[in-house]
Amino acid sequence: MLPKKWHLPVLLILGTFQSSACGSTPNFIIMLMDDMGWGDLGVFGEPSKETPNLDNMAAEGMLLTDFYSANPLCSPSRAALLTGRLPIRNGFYTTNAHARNGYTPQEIVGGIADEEILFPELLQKAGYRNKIIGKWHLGHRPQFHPLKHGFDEWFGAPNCHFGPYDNKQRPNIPVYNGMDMVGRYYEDFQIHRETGESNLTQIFTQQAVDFIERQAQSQKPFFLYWAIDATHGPVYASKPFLGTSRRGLYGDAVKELDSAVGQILDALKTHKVDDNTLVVFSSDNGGAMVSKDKGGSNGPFLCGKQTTFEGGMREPTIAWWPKHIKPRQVSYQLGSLMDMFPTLLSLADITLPRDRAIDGIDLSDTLLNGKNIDRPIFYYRGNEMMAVRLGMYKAHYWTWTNGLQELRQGIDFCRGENVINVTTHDQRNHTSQPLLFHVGRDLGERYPISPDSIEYHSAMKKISKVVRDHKTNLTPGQPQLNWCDTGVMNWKPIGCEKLGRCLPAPSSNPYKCVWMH
Ligand SMILES: [Ca+2]
Repeated sequence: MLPKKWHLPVLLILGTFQSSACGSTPNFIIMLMDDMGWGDLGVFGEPSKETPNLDNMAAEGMLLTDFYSANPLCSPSRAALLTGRLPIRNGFYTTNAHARNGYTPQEIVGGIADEEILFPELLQKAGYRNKIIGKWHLGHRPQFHPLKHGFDEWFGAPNCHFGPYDNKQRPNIPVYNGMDMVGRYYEDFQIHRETGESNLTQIFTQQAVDFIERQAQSQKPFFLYWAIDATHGPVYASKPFLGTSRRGLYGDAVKELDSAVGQILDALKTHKVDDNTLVVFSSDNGGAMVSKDKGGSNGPFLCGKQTTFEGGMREPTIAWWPKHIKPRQVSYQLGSLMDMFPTLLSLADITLPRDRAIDGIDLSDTLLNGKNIDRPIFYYRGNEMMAVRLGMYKAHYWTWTNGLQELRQGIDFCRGENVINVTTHDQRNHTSQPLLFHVGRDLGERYPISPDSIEYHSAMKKISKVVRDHKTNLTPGQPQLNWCDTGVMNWKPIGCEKLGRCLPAPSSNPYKCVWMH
């Protein structure tokens, strides 16, 4: 028997331990697809019904029909997810030209600024172990490495899996394990451009399952950011999935990702951490219509990746957390990937930083109690607010797809869709009289509401106020996507010396990046 004076502290310690072991500190998994469209999942109406695991995940959890990325392109969307802030604030935009989509190709000089706080950094301070698997895309130079921005582990690549390159004009993209590179795409990690065969999704899935097993054994909370990229061009799938989809190679990739989602959820169940793990599935931007038959489906929505129409930014989203999120729910909450920042921190009982604007909102009440919160969604392209959604109304202040010169070369972000005065090939300023759509009865943004109607005036009155407030309180961050330099490409990734795989780099020659659209 313990001396009497020890009873209270011992009980308190036991109490703390028990509540942690019982699951008061949840684990988080974000499964972020690359260029997957809203219409790619059976549960969202894809007629081939080739996503049984995702459809089941939705049946066991909550389907979010009106959930958005913060940008129609990879890098800014991902920077916004991790910072909870619009790209215009976190620096993932360009001022080289008006309303341009920029990202982080190998030539990019910039990346995620040290001043930005990524939510994994705050989870890490609270005792979480964080792993990113797959594509980082927030800059590839050493100072932007994910292990310097809140992650403890990384298996994946800093850029898209474009290639193969000759390692003279342009290096192949490195693959990292932890701090160091372990090889390069097309050299050590194969993607066959003719057949589309690659076992990368298998590797990324095994990495996830192993991490979950390790963390479950250690009984420490974890955050897994599973950012795999099989549905981004060049699209790939492993041999068992090749040729199995009715939709061609793109569908093969989706089927393999669906199978991987099933394996990851099974791993959570096997290791008995399913009741203590919130899993959110979504995509970084809309399906790439420019990829033609190797791109995703945006369902009933207009255009795709690169545009601020619904097809560019509305994402197939599912939230799953057994015994916390009730099964078979459909939520019409206007959600954003930026909401992950305050939502996950709130669920982990971590205070939000107060020294900066956070654009995401805490959705825990939506996920756990089905509450609906009024909020706007802003659609940015580079340095311009193109559109805003409030309730069922969406107002376009600017419209643009891309220039006619590009269109004539076959680059079409709205393939097969042409809505006069909406899918414009010049940058059209509608600020004095925004184009207004009701996205409930007109999902495809085809029939602008007459500016003479009472409905228009009533909706625009509310939207104008929201836009005014937003712009008044907006302080743009230092743009990170203005400067390029072939000297900064992946010639000498960290760890290349150990492998004897460093490449000779050309001398530095900075120039302003050219963003065509
Ligand atoms: Ca993407």
